[in-house]
Amino acid sequence: MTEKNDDHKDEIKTGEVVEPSRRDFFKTAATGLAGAGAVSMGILPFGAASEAEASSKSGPKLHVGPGELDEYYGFWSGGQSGEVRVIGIPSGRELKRIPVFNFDAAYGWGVTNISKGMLKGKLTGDTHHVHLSYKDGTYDGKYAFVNDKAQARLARIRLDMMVTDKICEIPNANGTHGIFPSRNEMNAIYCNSEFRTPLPNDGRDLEDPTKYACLHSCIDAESMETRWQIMVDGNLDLCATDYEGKYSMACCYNSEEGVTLPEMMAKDRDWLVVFNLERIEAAIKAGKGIKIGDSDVPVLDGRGDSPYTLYIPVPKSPHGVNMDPTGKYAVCSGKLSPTVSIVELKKVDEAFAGKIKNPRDCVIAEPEVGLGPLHTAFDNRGNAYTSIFLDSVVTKWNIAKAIAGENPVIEKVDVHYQIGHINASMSETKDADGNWMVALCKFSKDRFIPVGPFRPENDQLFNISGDRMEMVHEAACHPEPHDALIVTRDLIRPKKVWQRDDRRFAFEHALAKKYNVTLEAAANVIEDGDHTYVFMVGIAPAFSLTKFNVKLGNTVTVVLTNMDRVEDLSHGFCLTHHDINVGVSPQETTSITFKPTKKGVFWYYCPWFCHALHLEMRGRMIVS
Ligand code: K7E
Ligand code: CUA
Repeated sequence: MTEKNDDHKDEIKTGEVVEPSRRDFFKTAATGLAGAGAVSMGILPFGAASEAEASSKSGPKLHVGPGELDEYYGFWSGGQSGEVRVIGIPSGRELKRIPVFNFDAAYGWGVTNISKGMLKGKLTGDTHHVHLSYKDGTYDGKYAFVNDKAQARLARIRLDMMVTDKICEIPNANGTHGIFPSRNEMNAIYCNSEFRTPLPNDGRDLEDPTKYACLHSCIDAESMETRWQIMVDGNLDLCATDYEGKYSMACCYNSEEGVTLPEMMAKDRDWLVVFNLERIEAAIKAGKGIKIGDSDVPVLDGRGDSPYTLYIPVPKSPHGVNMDPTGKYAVCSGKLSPTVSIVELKKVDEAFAGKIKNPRDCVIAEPEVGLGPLHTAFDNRGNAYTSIFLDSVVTKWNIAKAIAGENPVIEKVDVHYQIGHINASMSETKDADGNWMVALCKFSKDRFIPVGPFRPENDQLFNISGDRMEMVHEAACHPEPHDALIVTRDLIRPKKVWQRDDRRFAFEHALAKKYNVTLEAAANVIEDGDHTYVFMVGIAPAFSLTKFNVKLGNTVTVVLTNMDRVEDLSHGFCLTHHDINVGVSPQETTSITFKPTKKGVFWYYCPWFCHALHLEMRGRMIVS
């Protein structure tokens, strides 16, 4: 594919992968702030940011000047906005919002046929956990997966195009919360349903919570179909997988199986549930799964003393579970206990083999880290960083010291305020690099000029490459930055224009074939009974059709292809008074189907500023 040479500063040509240009900074980053001198440990005061910024000069590079590129991609789930965001790190620039479970007028997500096919009429969602697909313990750059807690869905985003690719509904699940993909190869995504319901949830056992249950589901990473499910005791919360493909695991609260708050908090310990994937797969293969309700997905019973599950008691209403980069330890954050529990996976092997009788013996340390521990991230030097909700701090602690029974806490640093998730660069891979950490704070009062009762939330960036955690940047953000990943830039290789044979255009290619139209040179209006098909292309600054006629009562499908090859040259199709506004990026085809309701002249125009004559890029739909 060719393109006109534009004056963009980097030399990347269309279709090539994006290569990092300043790897050298990376290599030196590990040396960190050793030169910054001894600094006292303890709480970092509010005003420390400028000092931190100054000393950051010897660590990973903070300032990303105009025209410079970030070293990392950040992938942010958007919480109740239902979207996923791509943020440049360390600049904190918001680069893109990828609509997933929401309506988005900028791209026409929820308007185009492909997005309507995925959303099935639903326009709200709650994205909590975003994770990328893996190979050999690190990211392969292929997909991002994100859950919808609200409507028990899982979505897949193609990272080559940064668009939502597939959405599946998880059967029998209510409130899908923690998810995690396999880390050894791209195989499956494990998803926790958080809320217990009757199974099937079809009107039976309504008032009998003893018959409610939660499910842990295995979704195939390629087909996005649910392969199997397993019923568990308690409410499943966060999820993690090991690095070898042997286990998925879930923190599990409400072992009391209560439905009111006092009932749910009665016990001192709940569980980390570990799922033995080999045993589960074998049982499914042997046909041991039952069917629930309308779903064909086989379901195993993993409650009580099942061979498929190991219930490791941990205090108390545990929330996050995170694997350390060595793959040896799972860290469960106590939420209602000031502790984190370190579970050794070698002991889990032994417990499943019957060599350890008491599952509690899989917990090899339980250090105190603060009030309300939620999530833990890691560096490449054996340290862990736990978000502490009630104290509004991040606690840095050392894993080896905790295991040795020493006080492992190295430092606590204030965050502002009410931190939820935390993550560090590459922390969820074997290549954790200990450069950056982000704290996602739910409250931002006093940190920004006021904007009315709904406030922004606050993402705070820390340089963790040195002895101290140093807050170097904060950014107000649209609700809710729920969870985030920081990923080395060279692992993500987005393309700049579409390939014309992309599978995303299968529906439009099939339509074109049926009506003998060439999408790439289309200027056709075809009437087929009560359906009018309009095929056109956009090349700056014109549509190939400046007019099309429709009979009132007909359904209309407009198929639009952007035939510009120049990167960044997007067009769109906004049809006045029809609630239709979509974007179409270079070499992309999109389609919209609608039914005009009134006779008259309706202009359509290109809503993306594409050319000096952009305002003239328009035409008429004449409804007679
Ligand atoms: Cu901690 Cu939904 Cu990720 Cu909230 S879960 S914080
Ligand atoms: Cu095409 Cu504006």
